[in-house]
Amino acid sequence: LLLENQLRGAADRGELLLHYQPKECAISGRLLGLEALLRWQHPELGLVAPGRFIPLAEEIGLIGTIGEWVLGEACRQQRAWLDAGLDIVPVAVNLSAQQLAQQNIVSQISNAINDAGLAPEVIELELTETMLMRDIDRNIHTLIRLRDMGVRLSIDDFGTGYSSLNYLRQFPVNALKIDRSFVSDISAEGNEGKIASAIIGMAHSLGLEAIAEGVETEAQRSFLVAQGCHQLQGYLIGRPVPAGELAPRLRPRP
Ligand code: G
Ligand code: G
Ligand code: MN
Ligand code: NA
Repeated sequence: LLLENQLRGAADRGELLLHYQPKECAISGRLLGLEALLRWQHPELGLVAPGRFIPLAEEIGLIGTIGEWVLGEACRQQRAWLDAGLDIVPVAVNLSAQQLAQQNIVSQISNAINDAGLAPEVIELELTETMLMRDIDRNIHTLIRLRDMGVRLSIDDFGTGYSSLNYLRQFPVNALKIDRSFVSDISAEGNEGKIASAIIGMAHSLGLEAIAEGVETEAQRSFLVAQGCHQLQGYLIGRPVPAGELAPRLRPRP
């Protein structure tokens, strides 16, 4: 109950912040994107990970407010990097099911992008496979409106849900993010990354990018490259870090 009350005022007190984790080209190592990951700088507990407070925020109906702050902050950060003369890459924001179901989600996203004076292509939305499959027809419709606006879309934690190929074809997304449990399987005995390979093959046949998350070892990297995975993300590539620590990876704008 204490944490709940503290969370209610966290955004207003400036205690929320974003860390950014790089995604790079599997072949060239070039930086291709960033994922924004929410953190709560709690006065006594220190830096709190989203797993500890996002489910709570969803439960108490606070995820809409927090999610709107995340979108706004990611857009303001892109604007700040642009104003610093840097060559930005798309920043991906995670959305909760409740956010995607909001009546005004499309205008909320377009307002955040417009307020920062950005092109929609520099913002990407990560939607989990499980949440997309919950209200399929409605979600397809929302995703089409977002795609038409020009934001990039990807399916997060892919392989952990139950989407059929038929529905997958109807979601206008750019990428499938292979859940990190299948990436860690690559190094495990007996399984040899069969699911990761299958997802990469599926992405290829649907004309989508495959992004591996949770890449931690060189063995996983070389396996994924050999299978034709497009992008890599994980501790081997880079940990989530504050914006200031990431700036050196962004090149000056030509
Ligand atoms: O950073 P960490 O591994 O603790 O993230 C745990 C989970 O929290 C991940 O599933 C991630 O998608 C989710 N998450 C991180 N940032 C956000 C956010 O801004 N909004 C939502 N809805 N989920 C987030
Ligand atoms: O569900 P989602 O993909 O949004 O979750 C991203 C989370 O995964 C982040 O909280 C991030 O801290 C975590 N993460 C990122 N890279 C790695 C990694 O290489 N290994 C592990 N174990 N977790 C990672
Ligand atoms: Mn994600
Ligand atoms: Na994931």
